[in-house]
Amino acid sequence: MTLLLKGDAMLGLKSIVRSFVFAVLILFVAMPIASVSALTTIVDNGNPDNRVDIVFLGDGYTQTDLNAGIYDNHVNSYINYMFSADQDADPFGRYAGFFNVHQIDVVSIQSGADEPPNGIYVNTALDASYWWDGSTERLLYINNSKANNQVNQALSGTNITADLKLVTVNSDKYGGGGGTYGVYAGGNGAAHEVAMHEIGHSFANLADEYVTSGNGHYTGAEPSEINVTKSPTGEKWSHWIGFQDPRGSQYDIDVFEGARYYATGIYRPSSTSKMRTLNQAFNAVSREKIIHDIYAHVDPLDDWLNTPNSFSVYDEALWVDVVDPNVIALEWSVDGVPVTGATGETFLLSDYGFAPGSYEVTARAYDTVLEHVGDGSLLDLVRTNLDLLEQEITWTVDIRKTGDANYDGKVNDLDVTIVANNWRNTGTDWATGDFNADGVTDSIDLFLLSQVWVDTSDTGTGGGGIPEPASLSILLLGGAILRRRIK
Ligand SMILES: [Ca+2]
Ligand SMILES: [Ca+2]
Ligand SMILES: [Ca+2]
Ligand SMILES: [Ca+2]
Ligand SMILES: [Zn+2]
Repeated sequence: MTLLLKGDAMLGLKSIVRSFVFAVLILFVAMPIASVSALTTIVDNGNPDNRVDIVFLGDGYTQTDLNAGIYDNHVNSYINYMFSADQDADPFGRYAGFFNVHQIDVVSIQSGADEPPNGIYVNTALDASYWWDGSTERLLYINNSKANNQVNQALSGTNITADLKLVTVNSDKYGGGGGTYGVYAGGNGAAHEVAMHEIGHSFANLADEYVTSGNGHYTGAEPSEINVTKSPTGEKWSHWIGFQDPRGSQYDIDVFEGARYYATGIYRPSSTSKMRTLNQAFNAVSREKIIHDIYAHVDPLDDWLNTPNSFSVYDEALWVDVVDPNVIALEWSVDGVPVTGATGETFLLSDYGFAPGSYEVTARAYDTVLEHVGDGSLLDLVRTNLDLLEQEITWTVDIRKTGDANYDGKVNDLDVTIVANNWRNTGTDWATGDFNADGVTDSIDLFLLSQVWVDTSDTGTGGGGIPEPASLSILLLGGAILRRRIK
């Protein structure tokens, strides 16, 4: 009887467990269906707080199109081009490590985009349409607020902000537009170049440098964009005038009349450029602006040893973490004097043979284009706002001879007395006999002291040449002094 009851109970329990598992399975299956458009990070180069985050949307891609990989192909082929070594993609190739790429899979009911004059209307999530302004066939754009809703929902709960927004439209027909979003027809043969041109508008706020036929003299206000001006002497880019571009003389910088849709009364920096014609490089003025805008989102250093106040370390290396060692170089200096050979991400003070004393150690991280300012080379990319491209961290470091508790440069019975007076006390520090920074003054500290005691009839000035690492301790006082530029 009892056994039977137990058996029934077991059966009942199993059944409950089965029901529960089934319910959980239903939940898991149901969740993706109920969720909004999926966000996928396809290139992860670092913390979004210190990267330019590209966010892709797609319009006119049905679930079938998405499943067939059409959207993925359009996104990936553009990214491969944008970060290639092709000079028409310059400067993005150099700064590839400064970007993350995310894509949002937006599902449309129908494929393609509207073409109102042709009577073609398709039901797409972001309302992509040619003739966006009602008159320009190639002007392909989307509904900003619908796109914003998609971005806001997809990024909600992440630390990603959409720093550069692109929309690829599932169409083969030539077209694009640059507003809040850089929009382009992903299936067209010129897709890559159109997207890059639109980024010039939407990311770097560059103007078109071409002339629209029928437009004569420009009479408007001085434009805000950096690459066009009403001034026939081109003060806006005076620091580039005379630059002979190694990419081709068509990009040499001077002042050329005709820009921003007008034939006269307004000027551009080069004979041609990507903001004037596709399949051209950006000119020097545009490249510099793009780099400044990248550095508006990215500091040269991702991280560094950031010691809190009164924290002491024992033979600890100072360190920094650069965004991309192919772009950012390091230079360490002590009291303003560069240390020969110190160009790595770590700096172990005991390797550099400092005598006991107090020092300011600085790590300067800088974009190596700063070594080419004005030299006319391919890396002569930036000539103004140079401080955007570097960052300095300074630590105040106190190097003491192990055992020298009273910091008089000698290890003698005065120091032994200090150790004795604090024997087995916890919460002690250097001045109370804790040389290895483990928070207690004990036999380890006495041993460390004895190592020096035995070796020296101490003259106390640290004049004995290069100290061995074991005889050095490093105390970081007052934490790191962070010298950071203000943006
Ligand atoms: Ca970011
Ligand atoms: Ca439509
Ligand atoms: Ca001493
Ligand atoms: Ca200790
Ligand atoms: Zn344009």
